[in-house]
Amino acid sequence: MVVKVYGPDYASTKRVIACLIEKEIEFETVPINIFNGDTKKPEFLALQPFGVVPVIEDEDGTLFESRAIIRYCAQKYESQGTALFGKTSRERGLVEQWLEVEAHNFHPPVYNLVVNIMFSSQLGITPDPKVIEESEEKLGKVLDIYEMRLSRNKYLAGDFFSLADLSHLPFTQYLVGGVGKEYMIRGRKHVSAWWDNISNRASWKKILQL
Ligand SMILES: N[C@@H](CCC(=O)N[C@@H](CS)C(=O)NCC(=O)O)C(=O)O
Repeated sequence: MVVKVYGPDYASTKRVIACLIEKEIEFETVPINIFNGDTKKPEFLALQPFGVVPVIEDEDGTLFESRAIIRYCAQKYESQGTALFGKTSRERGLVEQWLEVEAHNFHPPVYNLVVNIMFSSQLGITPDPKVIEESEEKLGKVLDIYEMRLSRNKYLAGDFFSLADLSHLPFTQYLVGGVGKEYMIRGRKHVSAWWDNISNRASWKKILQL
């Protein structure tokens, strides 16, 4: 069965699609509009009870949470495409470590910037300058740690592209694009080189064209 991906147009789903392309997994997309209530309809809530995209469906059933889905695909299709967990237990441990950093250190401040700067009107919220300022400061401190790490390694988990790098693609794309804070990446030499490297992968370029 071709993997079905619900909600292809949004950042968290793009994390999943980047993984499917890197792993050479065939997929089809099911459009879902998060701004018109699609995700709160009973038929969608039956797939994802929290009412957010992405969800995937394959021969084994449905799965939600983008980072759980990418881990699932990287393991299930271990023998094809890019080795996104690395090749050894140590490499896998480092990939998991930096995936956790992405989810718990990088994502919260960048998400606040995206919501307050890019999507406030669509979400019907008033941008909060204090949240924007604090989030930028927090994100800067996280990126300083990335700068140190990337001065010694080409990628976050070592010298190989992995799920840890891939997981950063959608929201860093927002940061350098719609959020208007490209300087946060370009002002850090090694983070900037890493971003050029990962955002120029064929998988990500294909997603930007879709
Ligand atoms: N932790 C979830 C977050 C998913 C998420 O926030 N999805 C957004 C789109 S990027 C969404 O569906 N928002 C709709 C809503 O909040 O109603 C994941 O990684 O899958």
